[in-house]
Amino acid sequence: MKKLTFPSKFLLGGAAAANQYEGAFDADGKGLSIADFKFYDPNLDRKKINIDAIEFFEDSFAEVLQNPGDKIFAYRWGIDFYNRYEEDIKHFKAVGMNCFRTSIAWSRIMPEEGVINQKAIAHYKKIFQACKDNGIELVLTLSHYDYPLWLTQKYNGFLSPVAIDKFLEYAKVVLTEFKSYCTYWLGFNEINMTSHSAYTGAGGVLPRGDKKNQQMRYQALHHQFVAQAKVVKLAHEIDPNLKMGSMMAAVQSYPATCNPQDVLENQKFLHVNNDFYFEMVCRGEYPQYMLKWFKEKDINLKINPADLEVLKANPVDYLSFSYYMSSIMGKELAENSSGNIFFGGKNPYLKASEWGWQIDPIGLRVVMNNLYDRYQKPLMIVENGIGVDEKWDDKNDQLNDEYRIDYLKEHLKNLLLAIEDGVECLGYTTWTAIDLISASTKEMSKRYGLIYVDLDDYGQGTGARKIKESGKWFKTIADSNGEKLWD
Ligand code: BGP
Repeated sequence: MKKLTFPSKFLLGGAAAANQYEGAFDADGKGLSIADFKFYDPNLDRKKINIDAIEFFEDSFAEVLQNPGDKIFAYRWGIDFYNRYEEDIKHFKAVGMNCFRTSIAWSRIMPEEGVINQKAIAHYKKIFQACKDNGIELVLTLSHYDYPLWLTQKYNGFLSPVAIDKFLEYAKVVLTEFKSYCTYWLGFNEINMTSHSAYTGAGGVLPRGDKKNQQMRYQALHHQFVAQAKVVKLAHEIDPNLKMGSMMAAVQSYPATCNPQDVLENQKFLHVNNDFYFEMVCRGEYPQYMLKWFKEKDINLKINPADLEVLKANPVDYLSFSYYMSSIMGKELAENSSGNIFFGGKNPYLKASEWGWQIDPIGLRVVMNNLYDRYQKPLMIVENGIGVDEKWDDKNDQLNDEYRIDYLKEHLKNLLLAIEDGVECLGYTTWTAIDLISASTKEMSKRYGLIYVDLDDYGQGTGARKIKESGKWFKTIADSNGEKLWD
């Protein structure tokens, strides 16, 4: 087989998110964020992520604010990247990364409404300069599941349209301050999360059990779409060379059988959970199937006509997404498989991770082809990887994560095959560069990194960093420009 390689200027690296790895939750004037109140529950069933793991309702939110008790707020310490960034960035270079996708903590930059924290700006500049010095290009996400607490308490996050202006105020500061460090930007992380969790996706707190909760989630989402469109415009005004994208959790699903009923069911599932989001950020119009679905679900959105113009006028510059797994959907699904946030059925042709995420490298090629066929916009895969409960092998002083090498190898090969199919792809950052706290389960022991961090679910350990076998392998792939994938 022909040994396909990465195109020139291809961004290859790793990803992370401020709330999951920075720690230092109250250092140098940082304000609290909604992530600081999520906690790890040792009794959690890893394979059954229920809504309470990603959503806070009014009662549970009030409870955690008033009675934090001895809850394990793992995001508050993360892996202390805030203080150890120099060492970590050297490790990023050592594993061959030429690109690092991370996020900025809004609550660091704006600890209170209208207040700009200069210390935070100076700190991020040091980090970004260190990346530059190590030949690592940045991709920066403006908001990755960590809205400032004040935004939630004063406005109920994006449930209020006021959040649009607040987001733009923040975006203006960071785009202006950091434009010389970063060309590729992203608005919201996995914007489709909001339809599952107003808290995680939009910084909103809903009344438990309210019939109108789903309507409120989609209303918040509408405000986010408007904010996303406006931030595209803003970025271009600040510097026409900046590229602004939006980030989705790509949902890939196959019909459970070739029964046309199952094909139809799967199409509906993809429309609502996947296609809709890409349509909104690329074409800026609510698709017919979604309007029909809103009617069926008795969801009435307040949409002001000026919003529709803004949406239409400001499509993203590139499309980015996370891709971890696929599922199946059909009329009668015998068994449900657990998943990140999207629940589908088990596919007998695929194996799954310990958390039930079904591994499907070919699905990545399918997703890439579908998206490029539809929108002809460059793609960037900003998250892809496998979470495993693993331990450093002291005896041999290594972590032989050959399962991760297999996972990454097969996905990267399919990415190259998609490029060979004609898809334009700017880059790929694996989730993650370095072990950090999980988004769904808040565990440290669900590890994704190329670099190991010696900390447990309770924040205990030396915090030492060591390169896993996958990290060494990643370097050989980077150095050979992908050729070694095919050996
Ligand atoms: C995505 C999020 C990330 C991340 C990843 C893995 O949904 O954007 O923040 O953590 O999934 O998920 P988890 O950490 O729950 O295993």
